Amino acid sequence: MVDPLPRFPQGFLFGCSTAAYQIEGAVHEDGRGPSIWDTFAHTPGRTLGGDTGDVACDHYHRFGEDVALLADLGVGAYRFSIAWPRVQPTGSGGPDAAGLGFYDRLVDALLERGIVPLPTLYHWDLPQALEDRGGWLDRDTAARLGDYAGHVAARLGDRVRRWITLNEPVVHMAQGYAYGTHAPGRSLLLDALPVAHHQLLGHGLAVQALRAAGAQEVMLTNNCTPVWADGDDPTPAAVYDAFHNRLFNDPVLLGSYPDFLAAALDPVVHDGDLATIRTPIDALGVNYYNPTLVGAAAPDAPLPFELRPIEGYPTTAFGWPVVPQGLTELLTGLRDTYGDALPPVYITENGCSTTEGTDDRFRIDYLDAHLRAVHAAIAAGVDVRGYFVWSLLDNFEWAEGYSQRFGLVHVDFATLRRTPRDSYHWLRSVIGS
Ligand code: IFM
Repeated sequence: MVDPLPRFPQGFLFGCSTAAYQIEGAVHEDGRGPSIWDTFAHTPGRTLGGDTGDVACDHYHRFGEDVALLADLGVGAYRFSIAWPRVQPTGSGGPDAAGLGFYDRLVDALLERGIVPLPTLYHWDLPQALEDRGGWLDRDTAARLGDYAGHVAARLGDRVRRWITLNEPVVHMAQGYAYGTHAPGRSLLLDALPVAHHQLLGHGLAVQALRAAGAQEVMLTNNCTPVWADGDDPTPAAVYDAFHNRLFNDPVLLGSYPDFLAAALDPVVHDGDLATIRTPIDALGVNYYNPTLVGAAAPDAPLPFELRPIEGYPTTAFGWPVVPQGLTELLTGLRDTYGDALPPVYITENGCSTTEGTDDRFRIDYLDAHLRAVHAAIAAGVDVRGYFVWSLLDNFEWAEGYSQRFGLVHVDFATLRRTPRDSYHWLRSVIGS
């Protein structure tokens, strides 16, 4: 007999998260332009099995069915992302009315079911035309994001009150521009750092555009990880913490970069940028998957830290260690680091990949343990307002193609049939109680 979950505070928001390129498909419809992920996925050797998001879950045509799944699950909110290349096919200029029309219909369908829409403006699908001009290495891309935010808010802002600007800028910088394992596939290592600053500047400009359109709650979603030192020397772990966590939290919450990164970023930071980046946000979105174990790098290594495997924990199908207490550690650590500068927090992603099939006891145990970890952080005084499962549906897991299944709902990619898993039914009863 499993202990029932503890009660969450009144108003605590349960939700599910998805992202446009991972579920929508319909990549050529209604004037959508190409994104860096179309280019990357269609480049031989970049994704497992050559998988692409061309069809994905066909959510673009089946969103009604997916909204019905959300409603039946009983969630209070749905976090989805807007595909920039549907709104501005080349990343600038007047918005495409047909592309925006899709999100209009989605928002209306959610509101009809009493589900709060929580759109993310940018979840890695940069219009290819902007990448051709330098992508996030080019300062102008930040201005383009601000402009795009204004167009989206002008169309949806009468009904959408809560927004997320960016998803996981650290992952986009690291995998997309430093290691080359995600789109746009650039392997610049430390020379990718300007990508961090330009995304953050774009975030600040987007916050201002959303506020001007009457937004009530704006947040940034960061991927955060507790960093564990492997060995006696704490320095490599502190350096990694600065790159992964503090590079993206400090400027937004404190208005400054960690010291050694400030020096490296000096050439691209203009007067006034940090004030723009620090434009107040109402909440911080935190995506948590696992801690990171860090040791000293070999003397001739290109990076000043080495990531090491965490042993002694169960692992997901992806091989990621399952460490629920890491989420409590992360949340209390954020509170201790930022004090009053930390706004309320939402867990905007947490979940695990499993194998085929709908019997997913593993996911139930995973979610149960992580919800308890969130509750422990609340009990320790951290102001956590909500928890979003990644993900509603099995979907296109970037470079891993369709091999990693994160859904509460199983998707048969041959027929696109959706089948709720055991974890969906479990979560439904948790939310219901
Ligand atoms: O699928 C991704 C998502 O796009 C961003 N956060 C992590 C998820 C799992 O890898």
